[in-house]
Amino acid sequence: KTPPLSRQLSFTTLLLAVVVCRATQDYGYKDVEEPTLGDSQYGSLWPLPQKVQMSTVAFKLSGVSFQIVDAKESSSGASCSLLQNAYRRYDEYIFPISRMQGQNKKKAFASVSELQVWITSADSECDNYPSVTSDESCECPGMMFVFLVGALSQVPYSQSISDINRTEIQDFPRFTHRGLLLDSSRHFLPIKVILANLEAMAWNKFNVFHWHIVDDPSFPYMSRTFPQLSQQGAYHPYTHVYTPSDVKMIIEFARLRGIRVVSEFDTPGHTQSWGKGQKDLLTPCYSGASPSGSFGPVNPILNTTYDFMAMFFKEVSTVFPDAYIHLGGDEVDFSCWKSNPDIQKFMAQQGFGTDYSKLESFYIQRLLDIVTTTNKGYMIWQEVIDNGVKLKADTLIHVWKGNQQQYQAEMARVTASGYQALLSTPWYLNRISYGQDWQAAYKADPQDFNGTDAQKKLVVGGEACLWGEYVDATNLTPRLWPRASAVGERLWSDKDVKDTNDAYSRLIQHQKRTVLFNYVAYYKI
Ligand code: CP6
Repeated sequence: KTPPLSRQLSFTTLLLAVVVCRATQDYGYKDVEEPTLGDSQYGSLWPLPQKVQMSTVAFKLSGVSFQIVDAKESSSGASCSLLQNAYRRYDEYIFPISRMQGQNKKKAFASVSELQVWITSADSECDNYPSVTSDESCECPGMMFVFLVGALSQVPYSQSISDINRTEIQDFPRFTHRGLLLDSSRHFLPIKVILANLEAMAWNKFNVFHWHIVDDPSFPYMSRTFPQLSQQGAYHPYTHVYTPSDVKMIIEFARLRGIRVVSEFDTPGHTQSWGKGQKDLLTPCYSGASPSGSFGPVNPILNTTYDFMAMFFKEVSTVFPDAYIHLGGDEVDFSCWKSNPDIQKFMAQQGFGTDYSKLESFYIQRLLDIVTTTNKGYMIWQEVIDNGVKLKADTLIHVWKGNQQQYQAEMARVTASGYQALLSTPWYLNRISYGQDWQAAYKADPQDFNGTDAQKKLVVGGEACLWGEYVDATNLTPRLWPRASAVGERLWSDKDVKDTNDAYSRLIQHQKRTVLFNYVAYYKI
């Protein structure tokens, strides 16, 4: 029986005593050990650039007159709204307070008053979407910070962002695909939450937003061709949907930060919500001789299924401009297919015996043929090649299963077959423990497996995943950051950057900067 509130409150002192006692006891579990906290010679740089040469020559930033401008040699300039937009963002991040207060106006000191941005690529990517071939490298002579578009952001953090050391930085990413998966089906994610995390992605040099937009529980994507899908399948047909203009806004916000948006429409499993608005799409399950009333994966034996998929993916391929689509293909449950007599008959006709992975492959093969006509490349979860489906040579295989030994073996298998590979297994950030578990994410390396150099070259990067079963707008951001930053550095910096003590020091500074940036961005200091 719960004691009255007054009694409960009077327990507080007793409780404190208990806590003090317990602190000396063995809790029965062990947290990850804390790294030693010192000062990194690299200050707050995160992710660590490929080459940094710092000098002790210090400059001051002139708080009022400092500006980010186009160098006169630059191949893009005032007409490039992408650049101007980035200058304005980072100007606000560097001078959140002094700009408002008009400080330093008359102070005379040797100061840096201008950051000239010189874009050298011959054809400016101003109006394009970022792509696999986008050049993300930079040479940053002069100062400790250079922050350009999207993936390129590097800003010093200090109490009063004014002293900076002269520093030469040459930078480029180790991997071209540095992704983050968000799941907007298990819980609806308001647009603001998605935008806030795109911004945080840019601060950590992530360049792919993998949007796991629909799944079993809900279908928030509003389709023009099949409006019934979200009408019937979303948690709410008006408030919990992404309209075409919402999707456009998210893609443009990402573009301005050098981030690609790769949508995932996972089939044939994980499709319960599709069935609500699209009759006969899912397989009717049977109990004994009659339908049980429940439904399984997409029905792979009907022509209408493929007609639907062709129209649906035609729309998706125009709504999402990226050159890649993620087609899912994971965790297909065969029990419903097994129970259905029409499917059994089809299996016999095709000579599949009782091997339902052959039926799954049959479906995927036809889906791939459909999507190929849209001229998109595709990404797919590892099960698809585990089941032996033939894929286009440029397909990305997304490895997500198993323990370390198993995923390393899978990376070796995938690349030995000549496919490009993408790793997620060690970066399931939806999983929580306690203590400093960013270190485990930090230590994993996608090229750490037995294979030839040619195989290692087929590793294009990785993705941190935040599956949404236990994540909504209230806890998403703190669950993701700063743990995802560890993945960000692993995918950007050189493979020899793996000193966890040094990383810890920089990560703390980086997190403080993030807190400051969040204030600037969302609370308008
Ligand atoms: N949803 C989909 C999921 C998962 C996958 N696909 C998943 C599986 C295991 C864990 C977390 C998430 N929720 N569509 C696997 C790719 Cl631990």
